[in-house]
Amino acid sequence: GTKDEAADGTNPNAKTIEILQSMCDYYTRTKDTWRIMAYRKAIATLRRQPTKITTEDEAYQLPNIGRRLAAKIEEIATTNRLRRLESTLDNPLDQTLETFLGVYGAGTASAHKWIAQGHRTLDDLLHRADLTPNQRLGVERYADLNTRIPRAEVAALFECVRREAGRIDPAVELLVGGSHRRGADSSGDIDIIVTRKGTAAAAELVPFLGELVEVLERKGFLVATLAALHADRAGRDGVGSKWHGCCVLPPGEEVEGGEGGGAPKKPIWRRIDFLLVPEAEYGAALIYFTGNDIFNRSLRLLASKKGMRLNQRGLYKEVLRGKNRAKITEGQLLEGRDEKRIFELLGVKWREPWERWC
Ligand code: DCP
Ligand code: MG
Ligand code: MN
Repeated sequence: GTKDEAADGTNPNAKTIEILQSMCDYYTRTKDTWRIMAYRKAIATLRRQPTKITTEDEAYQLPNIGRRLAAKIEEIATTNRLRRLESTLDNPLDQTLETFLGVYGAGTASAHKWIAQGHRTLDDLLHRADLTPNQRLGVERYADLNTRIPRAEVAALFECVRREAGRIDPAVELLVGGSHRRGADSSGDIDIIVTRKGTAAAAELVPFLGELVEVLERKGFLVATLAALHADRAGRDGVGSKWHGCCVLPPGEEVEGGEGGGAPKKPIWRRIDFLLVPEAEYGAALIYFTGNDIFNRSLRLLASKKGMRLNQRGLYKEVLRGKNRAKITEGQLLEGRDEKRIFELLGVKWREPWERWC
């Protein structure tokens, strides 16, 4: 959750916001992007209202609230509940869908397919469904991969990586991006950005990462590969410049807060991503991998409104297009290296990573 979402009860629409947030959380779990956006916008609007919104018409007049959401706001304001939420949470098929969507490597298409094929439990999937190797791991390690990583453990895992990286090449710089850089108390995975001064292409970092992965596997830190490095494709459209997998905290490096004494705990498998970024693209990559995704989307939209294009490699002057939107020129790179400079060129006030929750 975001920092400013702490409902302090003083907001006149606190109850409505709380129930809409539960609906939004459900759509987040079912990856319903459009509804997530609609609910987030409506919640943001409600947060700004100085008085309680009680009728559909009143809600509908506000920015970013459509008819159907307005009707739900009235229902909540008058009955203190939302039947749609209750039926959703009671529906076994919705719950199965949610469970299946929690399998690493499964999208809405696979989840719906499994349901249509009659599968109802993770055990059904394990024994009877067609699974990709990644989905199989996602089922076998379901609980681990759906447990968030406490901030202190992210730091401890990162320390292991940094130690080995420094032995291989002390000039390489590593940073944890993603929700951790935004200041989250817990993260879904660990996103590590890898760079080195003087690099112009991600491919130059491939030998380093290859070696790092090998060492970390040998040490038992990396325990599974989900997306391997492809040296031949490194850096091309970002493909191949990344490595995805799972890691565990080595014995003896457990973080504080566990149980005192007792049987040694089985380490939890954690998702870890490495991204290779040349110095020339570091600023743009930092923006992209810091997120969040909604913040990124709004920056990209803003760029395109201003005749520019933003991606994880840089900010470009928009390509000129002719008939059938065919490219006439390749967009000209305006800035890639410097995060702050990209904000400046976009004409937006600098936002610290922890201010980028949306
Ligand atoms: N990202 C994006 N759009 C996507 C996926 C990712 O812009 N569809 C960017 C923004 C994210 C970053 O990549 O912040 C890292 O992706 P993660 O999926 O790891 O998301 P977070 O680190 O933000 O959250 P979590 O704690 O769930 O890992
Ligand atoms: Mg992450
Ligand atoms: Mn990630």
